[in-house]
Amino acid sequence: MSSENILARRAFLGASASILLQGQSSPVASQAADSKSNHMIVHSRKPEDLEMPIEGFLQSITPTEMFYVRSHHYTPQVDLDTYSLRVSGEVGTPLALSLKELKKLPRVELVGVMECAGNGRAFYTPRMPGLQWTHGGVGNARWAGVRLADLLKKANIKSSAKHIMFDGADQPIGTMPKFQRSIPVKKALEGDTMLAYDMNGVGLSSSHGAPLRVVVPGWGGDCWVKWLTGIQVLDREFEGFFMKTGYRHPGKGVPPGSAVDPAQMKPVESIHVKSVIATPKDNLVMAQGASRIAGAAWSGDVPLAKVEVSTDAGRTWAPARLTSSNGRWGWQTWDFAWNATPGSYKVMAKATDANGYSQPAEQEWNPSGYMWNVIQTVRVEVMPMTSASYRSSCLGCHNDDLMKGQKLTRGQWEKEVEKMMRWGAQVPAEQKASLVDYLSARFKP
Ligand SMILES: Nc1nc2c(c(=O)[nH]1)N[C@H]1C(S)=C(S)[C@@H](COP(=O)(O)O)O[C@H]1N2
Ligand SMILES: [Mo]
Repeated sequence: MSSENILARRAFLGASASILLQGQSSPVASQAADSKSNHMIVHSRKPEDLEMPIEGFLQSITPTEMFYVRSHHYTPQVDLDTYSLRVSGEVGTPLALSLKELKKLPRVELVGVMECAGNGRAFYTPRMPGLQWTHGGVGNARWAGVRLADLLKKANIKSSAKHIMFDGADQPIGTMPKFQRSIPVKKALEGDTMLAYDMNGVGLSSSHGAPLRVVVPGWGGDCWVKWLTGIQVLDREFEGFFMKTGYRHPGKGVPPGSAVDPAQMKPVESIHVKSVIATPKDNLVMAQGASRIAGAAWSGDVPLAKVEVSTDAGRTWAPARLTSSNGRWGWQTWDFAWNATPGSYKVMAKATDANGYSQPAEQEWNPSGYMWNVIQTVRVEVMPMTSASYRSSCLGCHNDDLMKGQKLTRGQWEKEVEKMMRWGAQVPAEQKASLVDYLSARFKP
């Protein structure tokens, strides 16, 4: 394909993508909930690792069929008849509860964003092993269940308790260590840390941890243990592989490519303030006029304060409007009205938390590629209306060289365009005259 042809195709596809995205709901989300993976970027089917497509950032609550999945081991099917949740370790009263018994504790509910610590890993240079998540290792759901604090109280947790370790029903594959994590008692006892049995109003699906999972608002997805069957109250941090070796961060940037001794790092806890632009898409070629820049933003232990947008590569910023009411722990969708005039743009979005910390302009590197949150840049080419309609109406089928070979008068061009319209060319009625002007000015006898 000639480079012109590629550009033409891109322009054509870009124009149709932008039209789809300007609508109220994304095409992906409005489809019926068939097989989950139809909506997703599939990194691996077994174990199941699925990424949310970029359209997901237009949704205030992530539909479950679009919600990312990260599983280190194969998905277990937990038998509810024999299920029990065991609480042991530094407690006065060890427990073994059926789901029915657990549900007798008060029901609590919140909207919370969960982000995989490795989300955005694919953007780091040098690259590192691990799942190559782009933007969509994150989602925002409504979780319902019981407070972890209520359960720990029932078990008469001792004053020696330092960390709470979570154990799931999934079994490691081959020689892989088992996925187990612990969180400090302080975070475990916060009123919003919970054990959830419902996601988005219905029981958890097996991909997301049925029948019970941990919800640690503001903290990395690695703490949100799925298929929960055991809680061990420990007098120290848990010493398994996924605490001592995996999911550790130096707490600061290190020179790209350097090795860091795990002892010099700490387990991943709070996620960082971040925003993602869902529309326009990167490398979009679009027509001038009223347009929309939109996406979602969130933060960790420190709440989100604001989102700003720049269309001039970060020289000037203007506030975006926050458009959802998802409470303290949810992500916020945001929106910015943009009157796009012809030119090349670098569109950016920048979220800031309540401490005044904003997303960085440059990403610091860390050995496992965690916590990617640099300001995102989306390149957009805005075309004058006439050349944009030439591209979308003509170059979808013809290339520019063929057009250059035509030397027609205005009257002949008018007949030609009408003929093409009868043959199915997409020319909006109100643009026909300006398209004929454009063609007869460029390709004349
Ligand atoms: N038992 C168990 N829990 C787990 C995992 C796992 O592999 N096994 N993966 C964790 C990681 S790294 C993430 S990011 C989240 C993903 O949850 P989701 O699949 O519901 O999106 O689950 C966490 N809980
Ligand atoms: Mo993760």
